[in-house]
Amino acid sequence: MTLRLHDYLPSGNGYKVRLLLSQLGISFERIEYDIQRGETRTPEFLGKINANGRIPVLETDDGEFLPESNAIIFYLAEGTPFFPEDRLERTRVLQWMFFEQYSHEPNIAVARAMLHVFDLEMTEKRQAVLEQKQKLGYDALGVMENHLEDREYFVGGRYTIADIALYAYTHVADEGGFDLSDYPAVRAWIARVASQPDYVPITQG
Ligand SMILES: N[C@@H](CCC(=O)N[C@@H](CS)C(=O)NCC(=O)O)C(=O)O
Repeated sequence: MTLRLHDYLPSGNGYKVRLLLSQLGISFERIEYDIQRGETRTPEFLGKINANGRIPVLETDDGEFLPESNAIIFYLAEGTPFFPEDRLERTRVLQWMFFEQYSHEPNIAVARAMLHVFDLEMTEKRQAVLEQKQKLGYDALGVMENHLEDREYFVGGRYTIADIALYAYTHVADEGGFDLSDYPAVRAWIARVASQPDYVPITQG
């Protein structure tokens, strides 16, 4: 049986998995859900695929369902050049992946979803939420900019799943209203990631 990815094409979290699978040369079947129509909230999805009602979920060869994008890319990268062997470097990779989930994705991905993915009416309340998300998103971009000023990649001088996790929503941050012109190190890193072998764009299913 091939791997199955339960997915939604515009999702940066899904894209992390698609990008790594492409770079590992692993073929997979993609199952698309329309999250705007609640397709990840059906009793069947909640009961069998992810009780948390969200994609991405990787269905493994032996029938396990793995949710959480960063857990999935960790699972796939273990034992490959995309995850270091050194203990401290492994921990640094996790450090950046937790940063992505706590300080980056909830702000940059949500601003992008509001402006680009969902067809939302911009009420005053939503505008205030968006502005707060953008402020916190810029804070996260500032942390990344400082770190990348004298580095090519996030950990150990080479491309790892920390870069994949952070790239997913950073490279489409403009769709959430972010302007990266004051973040030259982040922009150079985005170009570096996009030139990796077997790179695929977020729009490719
Ligand atoms: N922490 C999760 C977040 C997953 C997530 O937020 N998925 C969104 C799409 S990007 C989703 O499935 N939303 C559907 C819903 O909440 O109903 C991850 O990294 O995989």
